[in-house]
Amino acid sequence: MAADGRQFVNPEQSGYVGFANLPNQVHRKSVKKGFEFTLMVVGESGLGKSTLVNSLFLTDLYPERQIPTALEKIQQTVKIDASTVEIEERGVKLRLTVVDTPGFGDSLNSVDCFKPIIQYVDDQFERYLNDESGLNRRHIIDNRVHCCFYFINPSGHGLRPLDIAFMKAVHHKVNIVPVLAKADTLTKKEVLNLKRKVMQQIEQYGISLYPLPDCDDDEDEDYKEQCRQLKAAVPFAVVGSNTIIEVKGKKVRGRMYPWGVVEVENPDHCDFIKLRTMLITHMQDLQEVTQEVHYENFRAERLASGAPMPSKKPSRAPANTNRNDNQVDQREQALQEKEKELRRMQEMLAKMQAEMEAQKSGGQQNGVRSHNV
Ligand SMILES: Nc1nc2c(ncn2[C@@H]2O[C@H](COP(=O)(O)OP(=O)(O)OP(=O)(O)O)[C@@H](O)[C@H]2O)c(=O)[nH]1
Ligand SMILES: [Mg+2]
Repeated sequence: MAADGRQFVNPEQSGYVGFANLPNQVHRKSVKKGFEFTLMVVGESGLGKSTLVNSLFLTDLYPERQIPTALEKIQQTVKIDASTVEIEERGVKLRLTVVDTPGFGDSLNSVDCFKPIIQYVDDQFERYLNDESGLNRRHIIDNRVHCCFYFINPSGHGLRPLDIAFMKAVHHKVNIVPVLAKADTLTKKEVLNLKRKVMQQIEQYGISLYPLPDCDDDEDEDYKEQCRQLKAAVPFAVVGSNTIIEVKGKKVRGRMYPWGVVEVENPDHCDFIKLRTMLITHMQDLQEVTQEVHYENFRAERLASGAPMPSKKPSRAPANTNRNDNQVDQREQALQEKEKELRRMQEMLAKMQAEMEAQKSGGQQNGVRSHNV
């Protein structure tokens, strides 16, 4: 009996334990906590990255954008620009970070231009690794890059050497989703040809894209059809626009040309809706692949390189977070103490093991045994 005299009522029917409600709990928890998702957009300057991001999330992520001059562009190295918005729709919160990389390919020295991007992806893994082995594991903010839209120039004849080099450099670190930029500049047939060419090159050069998961046999037919269409659409041919135009009395996002309007959200005009559907319906899968494949790769590499695990230096915080230095210092100290303690315990264990081994081999007749430790 509760203190206020009211009895606790079993919410379950008798005869049921109630674990059928577990998925709801998971759902409720993630709704309360909100989703954290980081999308990175990469590609040459002017291919419509920022425009597409604004079209995708119906927000203006870059209200104060300044367009650099030609001279600035030549001197420009890749700048990483992370902006976070909290979007709420029907009670579900999404903390979305978009990492924009303006200037990619602008600088004359394009060989090194993607290094800072790779560094950014690695830094986020490093930071997660530190946080995960720290004291405050419950409140880790996940800034790892879960998906990277790679923008392909529609005016080329497929992938350029820089595109291939970049994708090969990051495909084991991040989920790449290729998009064909500014698809309104191509005819339907040209889009199909370019898509085919790009996929052929991706195969030829051994580039791993984000693998859209197969649907289970028991899924319903509509869902299977959706999966099939999404897979067939890669690389997604997209059009972006920040302009609302009235077409037949309806307001739509589109681009107006002398011969008509290209509607961003019209599936007959481009794959924008397919790309958005792919992203929204696979958010969790993209996070899982990031955790289970890319992050594990990173951890394995770190272990193999023999670097101390975890690194003691605080990793670089992304541009949008302000950490309190004092707090970081305190945490650092606590971490170091914890590590010392761990090392002491490891030494003790090793000593005990050695003693046991000595006892064992002493009791054996032919004495020597070798061990791979
Ligand atoms: N035809 C066409 N033009 C587009 C499309 N998307 C954007 N644009 C235009 O292309 C220009 C560049 O767009 P941005 O979104 O600023 O390009 P960006 O890739 O972010 O460029 P950087 O920030 O310099 O790397 C703008 O004038 C846009 O209006 C598209 O889908 N089709
Ligand atoms: Mg931009």
